Amino acid sequence: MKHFGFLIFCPLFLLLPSCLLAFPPTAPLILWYEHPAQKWVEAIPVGNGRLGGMVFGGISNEHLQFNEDTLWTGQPHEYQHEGASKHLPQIRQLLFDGKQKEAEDLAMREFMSVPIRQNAYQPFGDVYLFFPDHTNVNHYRRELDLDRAVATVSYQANGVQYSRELFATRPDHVLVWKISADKPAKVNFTIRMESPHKSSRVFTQGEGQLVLNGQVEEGGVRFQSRLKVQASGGHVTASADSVIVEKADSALLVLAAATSLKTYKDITGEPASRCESVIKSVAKKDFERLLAAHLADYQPLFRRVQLDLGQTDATKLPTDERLKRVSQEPDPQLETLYFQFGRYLLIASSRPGGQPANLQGLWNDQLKPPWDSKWTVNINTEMNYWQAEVCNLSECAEPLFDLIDECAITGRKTAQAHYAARGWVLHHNTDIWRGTAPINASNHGIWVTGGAWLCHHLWEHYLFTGDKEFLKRRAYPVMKEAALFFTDFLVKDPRTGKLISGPSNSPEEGGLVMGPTMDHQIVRELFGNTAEAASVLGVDKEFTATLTQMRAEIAPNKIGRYGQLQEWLEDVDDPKNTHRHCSHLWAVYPGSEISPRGTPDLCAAARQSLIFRGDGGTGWSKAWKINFWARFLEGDHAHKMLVEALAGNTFPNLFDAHPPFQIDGNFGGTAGIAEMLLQSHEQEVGRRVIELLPALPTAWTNGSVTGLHARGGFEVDLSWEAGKLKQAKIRSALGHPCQIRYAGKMVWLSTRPGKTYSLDSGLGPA
Ligand code: FUC
Repeated sequence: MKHFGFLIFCPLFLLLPSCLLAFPPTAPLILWYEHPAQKWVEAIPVGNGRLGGMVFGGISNEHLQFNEDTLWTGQPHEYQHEGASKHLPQIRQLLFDGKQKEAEDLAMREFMSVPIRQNAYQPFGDVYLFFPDHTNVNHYRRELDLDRAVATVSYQANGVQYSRELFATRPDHVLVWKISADKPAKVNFTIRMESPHKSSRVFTQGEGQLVLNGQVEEGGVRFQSRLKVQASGGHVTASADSVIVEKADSALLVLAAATSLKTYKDITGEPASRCESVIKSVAKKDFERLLAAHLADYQPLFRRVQLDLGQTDATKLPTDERLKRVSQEPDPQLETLYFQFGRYLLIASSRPGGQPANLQGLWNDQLKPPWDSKWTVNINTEMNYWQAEVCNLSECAEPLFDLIDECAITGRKTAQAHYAARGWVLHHNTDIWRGTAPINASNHGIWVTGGAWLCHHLWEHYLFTGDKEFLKRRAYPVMKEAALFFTDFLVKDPRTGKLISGPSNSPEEGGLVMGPTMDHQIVRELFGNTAEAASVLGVDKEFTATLTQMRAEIAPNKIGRYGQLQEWLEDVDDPKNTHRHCSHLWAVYPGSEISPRGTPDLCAAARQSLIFRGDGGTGWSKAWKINFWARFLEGDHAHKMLVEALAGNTFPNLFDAHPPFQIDGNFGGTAGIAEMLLQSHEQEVGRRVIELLPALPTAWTNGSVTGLHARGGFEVDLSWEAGKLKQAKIRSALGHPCQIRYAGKMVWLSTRPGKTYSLDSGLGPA
């Protein structure tokens, strides 16, 4: 083992301010198409964290479908089932007695959320543009430039070059759309607005403004959208429900949208005044100014990470064509595009102050979206945020932390009513009203570790950033209460004497049980992390002792008769079971209890379980498998999953196909690519281990990545050639020591805050 005092060897690399690191990407990060979208999953998404748009790029009929992230069915509501806890002992006893059906029936009658279903995220409206003179069209191109977060449609019609540029800007809170032509007075079109909500009304105000008003349901969320039209040259007139632009040189459309939702408990806001003030504040700003503010907001985030996996001639093809070929011909740049598209989508759907990315991010055109486009927390919501820290978008996780804070409040009532327990609990879904009780059906809705899993994100945020204030004020209080719940909830298994979780289930299989493996893995990490947080903060010694003691008594991971990791307490796994959920492998990823070096036997068993599950699965399931194989340090298998996800679970606009569209697979795929390049979940003698290129597939022969984050406050740049590390740069924000590993070699690094350390392929100073 080598040990370098690197400060002596490489004093030259000082940490650059992140704005200086924001270089434009080397390869064009553009999704593009040669024809308009026919279907919604071909349209191009834009978003500013709160407003989302899907643009189809039609020629004589253009369509922009849009969303605002607080438009939901229902109204403020508490979902707990008062008195449910009276039935808890009996449900447990029935399960201990092997009477699963009776237990599920009793739970279905007495233990479920009131009402049994949660509410649904809603579409907001649609804008249509009609261009009567756009005939004889050629040179059509529709694109999304990820580096600028601008969607452009361009073509020639009757010899005039037209273009439409659309972006969603966070600084100005609007969607901005510019329609232009290369010849004067050639911009002629009619604008209409609609909404799928029956209650909605559209009218014009003044010459150039369309207003859409509505209410999702009686007593529910009210909403308004305003579209302001300004033309340069020509004139703008209004009819009762449309705005007409004639003989203009160009036109600028800005769209604001707001609802009456102030918080999950309060829907007394005024959407009209919210929209009015937004429209007023942009009234004097031209397109260039709005665009400059948008780029100044977006690019410093997006450009933090640059990835190059190499490229082939496939980059010359439209994106949908590349997807069709990806299973036959290598297209590493498409994988880069997919990685960066995941980062783009997180920036577009999750910014501080807004809602976290739901099952569809914030893009939804259906009144009854799949699974209500809620936050499903038995995998999906967490997967949405796996990339946030490692892919250098830490602040995009803030809306998730807000949701956790709110569920910790509502979850206290559920903990009381259902389990007579202290602390808070969240079952497998939540909605805008922060429902936390078990929904839908007792055989899968009663799953108690949703809140505990979310707490993992709080702890990880601390590990990556070292932010002690965050740990003290936000993370620890919520983690502590989540842990408190389990100190009351866990029961002794009469057979083994171990502490077990139940009633619960191994997400979505096997029905209601006592003691699913996943719960134990999650609770062990929660107890361990909470105890560590308390010790960092120097608080709660007694509570920490309880957690440590109980943690040791929780039923351990077990290897079953097929050499598999048992999914349940009993050895009942079916090796032919290829279910999409691989919940008992939680401890491999995102947990870190099981690892190739730390626990080789359990790791081999987990690997065997994954082999039994097979390579199939839904979009998110494939994305999870990329991460599992990366943690098993098997880059080629991880890469196989990635290619299969692209070939079989990706819509033409690169949205993940469960199917139907679900955004988790996009985010999980991005996280998986990062996990193949860099891992930092292990510690050795109390020091963070940073493993470089742990699962580099043979397909990525040459490449580089910059700006990935590792736990312990490190930022890492890597380059490799012929499948071997060429150079690594490690910037240390916090000055923590670490151990760097690569291909069986390791070196200890003492670091100083703000310094960068360069290593060569032998891990010597470069
Ligand atoms: C769970 C999963 C489904 C889907 C849904 C949102 O029910 O099993 O595959 O992801 O959540």
